Amino acid sequence: MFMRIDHIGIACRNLEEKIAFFSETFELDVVAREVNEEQGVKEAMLHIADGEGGGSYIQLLEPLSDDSPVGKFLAKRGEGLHHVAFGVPDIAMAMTKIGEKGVRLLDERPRHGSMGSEIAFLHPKDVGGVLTELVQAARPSQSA
Ligand code: V0V
Ligand code: CO
Repeated sequence: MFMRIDHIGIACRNLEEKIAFFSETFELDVVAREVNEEQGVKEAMLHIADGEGGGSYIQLLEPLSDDSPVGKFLAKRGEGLHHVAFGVPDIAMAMTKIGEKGVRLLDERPRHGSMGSEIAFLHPKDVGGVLTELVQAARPSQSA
């Protein structure tokens, strides 16, 4: 079902500061930046590698408000690893199959994600304490 790790999401208080740190320290290129109102984040994608069905990235996340998912996470746990995202070939099918196994889906339908992807989240309490995201990357023709 999972083709690769699409990204790991890191919660931070100051996006620009963390972009500078990660890109300089690990020599990574920032390939996308986006404000996602629905998810309550301002985010940046740092490219690591290309893989089956899409790339692998570090996603840096700054909350748009204190009562957003990342805002609450920062208040409770501070900066750090927020979620792990896996690439899937067909997100609707993955959601159905995973939901049938009793894992709570936080989204009833796929949402808009970074770089034209479709995303959906699984409840961390059902996935070993890890907030887990499914990602169906945009097809190359759609992301241009
Ligand atoms: C909360 N919990 C976590 C967690 N956030 N555990 C692991 N990792 C996290 N990131 C734990 C929390 O400690 C509680 O456990 C329990 O889950 C319920 O949390 P809560 O604080 O009571 O509830 P909320 O209201 O903070 O909601 C948590 C969830 C929420 C996970 C339901 O954050 C959510 O719906 N997240 C999905 C959307 C999201 O995260 N979007 C931002 C990334 P205890 O204390 O009761 O034991 S956007 C993104 O990745 C994009 C756009 C992309 O393109 O990739
Ligand atoms: Co993400």
